[in-house]
Amino acid sequence: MEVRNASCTLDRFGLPQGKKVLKTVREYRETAYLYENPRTDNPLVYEVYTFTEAEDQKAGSLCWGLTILKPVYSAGECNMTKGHFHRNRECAEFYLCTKGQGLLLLMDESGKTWAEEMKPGSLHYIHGDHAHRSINTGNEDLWISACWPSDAGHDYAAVEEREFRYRVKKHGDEIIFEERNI
Ligand code: PAN
Ligand code: ZN
Repeated sequence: MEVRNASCTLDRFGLPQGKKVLKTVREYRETAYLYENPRTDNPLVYEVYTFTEAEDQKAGSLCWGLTILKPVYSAGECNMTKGHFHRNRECAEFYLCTKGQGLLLLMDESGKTWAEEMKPGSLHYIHGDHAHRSINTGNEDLWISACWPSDAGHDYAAVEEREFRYRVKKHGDEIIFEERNI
């Protein structure tokens, strides 16, 4: 029997390697609009590694990804991903936190918003009709490994139109949830 190498392996730093691994880097200027008091510099805010064996986005195919969210603060407001619903609201997703500390912000279609605590080993089931945003509340990188259906898609516009109800800030060691005026 032929034994093949996996198409994706994690290197000694835990970073995905392989021909089919795509790396996307987000700079602050792409997410500055999310913050109440944006910074004026342009640090790297998160990286997303994506891997799939599927050649198309047909139902039943899967994607795997790793998001690394940096500990970058904007006047005390914690670094966050853009956040999205899945275009296909039937597609759920798993998040597994492997490093760091943070929050998984979740929101239903009515705008109701809540959070789950992310810490190494926490596994999060995201229902298909819940918007999701990762937030780094710590002082080190936050690592989140994820698995989702290839045909899920990203609907960022719905979150831009109706934002998650809370901003997350840190004052000293205290995490503060600030309700938006919306
Ligand atoms: C993740 C996210 C990733 C970056 O792979 O896409 O963490 O977050 P944004 O896409 O909101 O910027 C996922 O949830 N995929 O479905
Ligand atoms: Zn998603």
